[in-house]
Amino acid sequence: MDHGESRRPEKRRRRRRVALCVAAVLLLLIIVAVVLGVTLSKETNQFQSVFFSRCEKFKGHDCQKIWEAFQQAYVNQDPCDVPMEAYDPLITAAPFKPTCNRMMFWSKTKDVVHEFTEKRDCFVTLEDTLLGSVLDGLTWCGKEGSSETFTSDCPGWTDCENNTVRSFWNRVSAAYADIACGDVTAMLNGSIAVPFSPTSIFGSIEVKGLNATRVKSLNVVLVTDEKNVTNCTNASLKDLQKELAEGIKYNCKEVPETQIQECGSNPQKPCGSCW
Ligand code: DVN
Repeated sequence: MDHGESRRPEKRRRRRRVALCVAAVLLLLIIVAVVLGVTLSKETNQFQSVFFSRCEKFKGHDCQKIWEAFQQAYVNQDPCDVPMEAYDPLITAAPFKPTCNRMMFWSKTKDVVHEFTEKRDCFVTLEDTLLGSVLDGLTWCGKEGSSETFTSDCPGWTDCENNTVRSFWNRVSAAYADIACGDVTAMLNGSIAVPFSPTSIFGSIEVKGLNATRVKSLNVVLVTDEKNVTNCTNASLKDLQKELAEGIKYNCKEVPETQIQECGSNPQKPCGSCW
């Protein structure tokens, strides 16, 4: 008997098995790639749809152009190495418009200030403007070698200095302070021992960025509760005054939180008499 002949079907079977294995591995790889691709672009798509739906509430803006300028800051970049300046083209695409005498800054009072500005048109915070409101509360970052926008596993606020989100808020805050004009207001927290922190965005960027040729005064509204932890004589507020450019007047007023809430829900009350 010819041994070569009897081995032939065995050889064929082995080749078929190898081919099947290779096909199975390839199929598995394709499935993994598709699932991964779909998940990743799902993150991009979800983020993009929030971006557009918020942006479109502001009429007369090219949201597609703004989205592209936004993306170029962080897409395909190390999420810990996005400098503030990366967002310069975004500021050019959606520049801030000055709302003299109505600009409101804040620190450690996020909820009370926005509850107030949502109800009354007296003051405008950064988060009421197009860029601020579009990105408020969102997390995003890119990755080297990818064109996606990620919303999970992004470096946090304290993980690295130049993280995607922090650099954005630093950059837009600088731009917002830069256009401030007239009498500007800042709502600070009177329920904590140190209402003015020099390392906060307000302390490190906005106060320093107020331009004396445009800004007449900075009026601090110190939001107090019944515990009366702090008042306008607080030492940190002296540091705030020292940071102000020469020529900008400074005022401080203690205002109970309940008074701000009442004024917010009473549209009849003129803005000027809220505090
Ligand atoms: O005037 C405002 C406004 O213009 C803004 O962009 O900057 C000023 C407020 O910034 P701030 O002075 O740093 O005030 P806060 O209260 O210290 O911080 C403001 C927000 O930044 C926080 O509410 C955090 O945002 P979030 O998580 O609620 O969406 C964020 N933030 C600040 N320090 C943080 C932090 N998030 C995480 N970890 C931290 N250490």
